[in-house]
Amino acid sequence: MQTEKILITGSNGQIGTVLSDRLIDIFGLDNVILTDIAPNNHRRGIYEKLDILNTAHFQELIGDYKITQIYHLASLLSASGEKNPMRTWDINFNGLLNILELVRKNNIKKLFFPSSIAVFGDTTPKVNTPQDVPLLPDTVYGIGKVAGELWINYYANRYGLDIRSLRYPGIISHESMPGGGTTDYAVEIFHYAVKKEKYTCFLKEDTVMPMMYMEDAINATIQLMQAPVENIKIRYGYNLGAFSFSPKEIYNEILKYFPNFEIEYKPDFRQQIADSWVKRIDDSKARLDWGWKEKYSFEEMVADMILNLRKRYSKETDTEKIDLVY
Ligand code: AKB
Repeated sequence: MQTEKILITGSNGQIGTVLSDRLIDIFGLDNVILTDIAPNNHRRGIYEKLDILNTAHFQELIGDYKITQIYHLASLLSASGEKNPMRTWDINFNGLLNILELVRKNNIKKLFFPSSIAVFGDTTPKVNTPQDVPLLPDTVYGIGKVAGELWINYYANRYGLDIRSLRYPGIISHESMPGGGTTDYAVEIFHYAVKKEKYTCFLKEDTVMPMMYMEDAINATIQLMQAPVENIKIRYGYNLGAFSFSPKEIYNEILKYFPNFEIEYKPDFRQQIADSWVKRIDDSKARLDWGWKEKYSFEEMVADMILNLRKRYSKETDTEKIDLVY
């Protein structure tokens, strides 16, 4: 049996950091190639600096390492994407097209493309959002995800490629920080609570969005990629959910652990993005087709985040600087 050789783009990112480690655990240190445009931030693994728009270098890595699967995570997120729409389009969309062609020409066996709740827009039903709905996103990030879904679906159908995709909700993790997303507040808030600092939230208190704990997001990704091909009925991004909450709801849950924790609300441009997304997602197709089921409830996620961040901050001599500037 041929050993799988996996290449991950954007391996330094919020999901990439954690997924890289899980893939190394599954496939072995020598079989997972971590890439990113930024310098290596991994504790272990083979690392190659890669600009996904540099097709020649990408091709070289595929050839040198005999890559059989790609997890393409490199992208700018919804909020930072709005700062420079043209550059965001170039990285998020042209980057994907580059990879689709490389996958086709090199007979790569499997490609994972992360889609997002950012595909949804003002014309989408906001509650229990079904899989197939009108998509009219407000952000260049969302437009890139919709276009990306259409193109992966086209490549899967036209060339018979095995491309799989999830519409991730906001992801909460104690292991890695998000950077430039609209759901980032749901991670930041924990760091402020554990450091006993007041948090200023950039969204209104009643803004509900779908969210998920990182361990579940990683499990869903691996489960989707390992599912028998006949179970994959949707190529353009499965709806994926776990729970939904507002800033006020998560604040109230954190108060159970830190009764003196304070919050204030100063909505900025990200409020409009959040308002255009949906509140609760119907992911019954993922549950039916390949057995998706989350492990963590909202309350369990909060408890686990606090447990892990308490451990982490108590170990650190200097208080970590959280870079939260957009
Ligand atoms: C963002 O907020 O941009 C991301 C996402 C939902 O895709 N976390």
